[in-house]
Amino acid sequence: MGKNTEIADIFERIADALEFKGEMVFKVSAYRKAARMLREYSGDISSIHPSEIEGIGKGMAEKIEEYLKTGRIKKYEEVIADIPEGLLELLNIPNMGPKTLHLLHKELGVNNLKDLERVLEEGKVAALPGMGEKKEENIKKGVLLYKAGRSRIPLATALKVVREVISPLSDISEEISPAGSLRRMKETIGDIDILAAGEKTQEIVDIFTRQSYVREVIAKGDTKASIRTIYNNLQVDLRVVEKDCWGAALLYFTGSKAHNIKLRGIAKDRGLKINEYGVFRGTKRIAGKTEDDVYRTLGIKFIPPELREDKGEIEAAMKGTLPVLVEQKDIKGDLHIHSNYSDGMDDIETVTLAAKRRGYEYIGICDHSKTSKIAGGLDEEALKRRNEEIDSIQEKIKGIKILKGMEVDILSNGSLDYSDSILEQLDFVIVAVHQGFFKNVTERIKEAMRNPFVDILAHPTGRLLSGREGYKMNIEEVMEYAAKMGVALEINASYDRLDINDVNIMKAKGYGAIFVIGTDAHSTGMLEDMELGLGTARRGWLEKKDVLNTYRWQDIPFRRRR
Ligand code: DGT
Ligand code: CA
Ligand code: CA
Repeated sequence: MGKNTEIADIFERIADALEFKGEMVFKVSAYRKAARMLREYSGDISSIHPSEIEGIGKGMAEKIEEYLKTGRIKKYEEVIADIPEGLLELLNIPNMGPKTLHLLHKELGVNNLKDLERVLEEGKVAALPGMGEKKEENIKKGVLLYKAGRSRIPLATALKVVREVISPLSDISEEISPAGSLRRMKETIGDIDILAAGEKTQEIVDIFTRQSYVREVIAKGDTKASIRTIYNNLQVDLRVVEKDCWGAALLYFTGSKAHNIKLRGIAKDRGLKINEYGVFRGTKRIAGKTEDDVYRTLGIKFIPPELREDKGEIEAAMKGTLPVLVEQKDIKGDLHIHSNYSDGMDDIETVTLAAKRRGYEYIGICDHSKTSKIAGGLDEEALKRRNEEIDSIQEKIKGIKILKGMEVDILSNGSLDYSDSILEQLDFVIVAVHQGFFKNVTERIKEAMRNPFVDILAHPTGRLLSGREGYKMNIEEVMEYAAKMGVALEINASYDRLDINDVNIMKAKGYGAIFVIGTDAHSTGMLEDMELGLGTARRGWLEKKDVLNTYRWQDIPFRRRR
């Protein structure tokens, strides 16, 4: 995390405030763009001149330097001075735009969530000029979504935080690991749990509570502490145990609770007792040092954390039918990458080299198709130029295959954004819904899948973890049809998507579907999101053979090759 994220957060809040005040669009988007660049910039911002980062202009660079020097940005303090605290937060509510919020604030005195809920309850919103019943209903729905999602943090954020928290503790601990939902790679995280083992218990706890990311120490004892961090107020619980109990404690604090309860039952059936200290026969401890150890004592094989949800994994382990889950080392490429031909930040050569450094054997460049105008979609001419450029870059760069793909829009009328003669020239085709989210979506996707050049369906439900509900569609019907037609379902690994999710993956696997994990990267930094997609795939019980991008490029079973 660090400074880049802190400054990006402030820039985003400035953008929110300006938007709320009705400032010019270009000013608002300059801040949003700078925030995005800062988040995607992986280096240490204080060691370079900020204007060296692409997309950061002079004005933004000055504000970054101001923050690095003084720890504050005057512009921010200015723009929020006359805005009540808690008001801008409401912009995170789905279906709540800055204009609407401004209206609610001015006409109904809405200053915070409580006020908003009250005026919605009293039916005052519909009566405002330009609002009406329908918009009021949408805001109500948005509030529900917002409240449900607010208390949980996306996996991507939690992973960054946990790395930062663990780093100062790793030397002094003999063992240290994330536990809880984070270790199980759940898509959202309530709080972060960390388990450590070592002799210097008190020192570990002290170091943990003394870091600069601590906003508040909630509780502190000899062997455990809870803090609230400066990152979205995310809570982190640390426990330190003795090394002999490491496995039993890790198992216990990884959960899920349902998994633990079932394990306890199994122990009982065998005349044993299991808790966070170990496995006991009477008062004698017979296991506990490693998780492997504990599972073995209960007569079952090691169960990977991602499966520990009591969804049949314990029964499968007892029968010896646990899946052999797909692993990082199985991933041979990324088939959903945007270049600066459409809305990606980096050119084809740069992303290719970055993918090669990750050890990939191939990448699929997938830019947007022509109707996605705001995303810089390519018309047929531009596509031709892009394909020629791929050929010439391929001449220069050896050791990685660049596949020519496209992310082609499924249009409102159900047809695709290019003719078959264009699709045929590509190595593979991803299709996606980017318009008409509420109109005949199921039928349109099925229509698209009947086209033999369509290989992959991108982000199948369209939901966003940050609160967008997704398309109005019958996902089961779509997944079943994809399985039947041999179209791969994407597990879009982008931090805000994770779409399709673990639950749908399991269902789709039941229908016989095939899958692909794609990052939808719009910059080289986002190639790292593969980890999130992989965790999701594993939570969906996927094996190597289920996932297209585990094959060598010559062998990828694209539908058009079968
Ligand atoms: P979260 O934080 O809501 O994303 O989900 P978890 O699974 O991380 O839940 P959390 O933080 O409340 O607890 C961490 C783990 O500790 C949990 O997965 C299992 C274990 N645990 C907590 N409370 C209990 C309990 O009452 N019984 C059992 N068996 N295990 C528990
Ligand atoms: Ca937790
Ligand atoms: Ca916890």
